[in-house]
Amino acid sequence: MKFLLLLSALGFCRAQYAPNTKPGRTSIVHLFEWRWADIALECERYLGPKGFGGVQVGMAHGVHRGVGGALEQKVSSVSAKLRNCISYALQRVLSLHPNENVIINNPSRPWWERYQPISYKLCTRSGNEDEFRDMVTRCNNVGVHIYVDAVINHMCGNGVSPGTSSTCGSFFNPGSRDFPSVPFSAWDFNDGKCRSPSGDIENYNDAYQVRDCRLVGLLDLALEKDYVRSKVAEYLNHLIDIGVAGFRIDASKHMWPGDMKAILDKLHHLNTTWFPEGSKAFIYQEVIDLGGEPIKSSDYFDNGRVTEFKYGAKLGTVLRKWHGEKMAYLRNWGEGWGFMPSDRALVFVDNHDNQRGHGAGGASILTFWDPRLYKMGVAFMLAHPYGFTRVMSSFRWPRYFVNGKDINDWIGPPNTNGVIKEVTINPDTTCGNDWVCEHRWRQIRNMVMFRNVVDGELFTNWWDNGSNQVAFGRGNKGFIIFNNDDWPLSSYLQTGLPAGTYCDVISGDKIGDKCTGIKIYVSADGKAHFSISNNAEDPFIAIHVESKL
Ligand code: QV4
Ligand code: CA
Repeated sequence: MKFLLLLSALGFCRAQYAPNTKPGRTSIVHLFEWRWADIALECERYLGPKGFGGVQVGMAHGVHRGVGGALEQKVSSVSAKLRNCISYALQRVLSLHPNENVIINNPSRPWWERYQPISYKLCTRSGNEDEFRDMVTRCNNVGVHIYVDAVINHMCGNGVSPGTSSTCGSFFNPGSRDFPSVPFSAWDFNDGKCRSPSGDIENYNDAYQVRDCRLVGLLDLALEKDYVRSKVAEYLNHLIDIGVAGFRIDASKHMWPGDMKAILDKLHHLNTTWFPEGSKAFIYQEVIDLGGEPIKSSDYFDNGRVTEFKYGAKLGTVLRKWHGEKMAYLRNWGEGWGFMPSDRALVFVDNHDNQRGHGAGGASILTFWDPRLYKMGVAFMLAHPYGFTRVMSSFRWPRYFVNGKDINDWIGPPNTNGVIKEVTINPDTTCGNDWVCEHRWRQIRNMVMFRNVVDGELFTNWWDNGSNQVAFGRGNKGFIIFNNDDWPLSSYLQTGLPAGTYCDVISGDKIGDKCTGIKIYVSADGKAHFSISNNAEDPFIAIHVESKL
């Protein structure tokens, strides 16, 4: 029995779809534009220990060192609740781009310069290769794995001037398609293959243009060439060998799934210092499919997971109550809303693009700028079983709307003369220097823990008032209730939980044998009374078996 569990856990570790919906896995966090040195510290001081520590770290640590019989022993010695999670226990995903990019000075150092590669050398504004290696090692050592945002569809923009204005000082010439530090030259690009008049993607209804032409002028790599595939695979393997656990594949819609597969087939197994022998990199592909285009998310399922962009767009619409939507309709959230299968989906409320009007999703997207609704959205996502979840962690910038568009959408991370500022930590555990650190907000951090606790449990005990008051449970492990109506909520509901006194993890924490926030009393029949004012700071309550006194 235990050996079977071990085998299934190993099978899970081998798949590029892992981590998925099995017990013990948790959420991912995108630390957008952070320095490697700050990420290493954050792994050690927060992501590893805070709310995710204890037995899970120990278990992950033990598994990393052993295989075969030793591994089985470790597995058999941990608690039933945690035994399925193996090396993915406690793991947080950090989305980063470590390779050299162009330096853009007009506008001044926009965040998006990182999406214009110059070489595959590991040096950027976030740090050099030594700092990257140090971060990966230190994060892995506290059970926090690193996932790299890989930009492999293109190099820099067609219109960028030649020179050495790049983060490692490498020479490049976009006009002649010359990137000697890789090296790539003219025949490694799709200029001959693209059939749009301008050479740029002009028509998203033409799948050939979308794959073979330039995305906003970015020089499009000829990924059908084995040489180009090999260079890309060499870069990804360099990262895998350092110890990263997987990749977000940027602009996947703009690459042929078969070309991507040929690259993925060249990848090494993960570094056995931290991962079980034979583990495959986790792959999640950025494909924006809101419907209505010939290219579909499902075209990419063979390669790994895919970003589900409908998720944040729809959730924002519901919570904002636009177009007659209401929370009561969330009863069949997930595939019932036309989303991809749960075990293929990477989900998020907002990402680095659509929180500032780039990419897709539109005006409904919830962000930290609307904190009350945002916390409800993230909590709903983390409580709901659908998909593998990513939490966004942003920096603040001076928004300035002209005709409904933020003309400051380009502004890069907090910096001094272009040098990224340190993420400072305030006495109250929030972040300074304009780092928003949504992942440290109590309501979000505690819901990441909620998701760990209820992992693998069924979606149960749905209740709604036909409007915007809804509640649901996860087996007999957790229960959450929202009031997004303009009137108070007062209901006596079945929670599915064992009798006892529970701390609401939204208004406070369980500290020792006390709740710092609201208390909920579950009676012997599993029912509890909830009352939530429509004017509450956070009009929702969440309890789980580990928040029980
Ligand atoms: C400009 C003109 C073009 C012209 C070109 C000529 O707008 O019409 O052809 O010059 O050289 C920046 C500028 C953009 C500029 C381009 C090239 O914003 O105006 O083109 O550079 O110099 C990010 C930003 C982009 C940015 C890009 C590269 O969002 O604004 O472009 O980085 O620096 C689609 C895709 C999806 C994509 C999404 C944004 O299907 O894949 O758009 N999302 C990912 C990333 C995103 C990133 C890219 C892809 C590109 O999440 O952050 O784009 O790597 O939906
Ligand atoms: Ca392409």
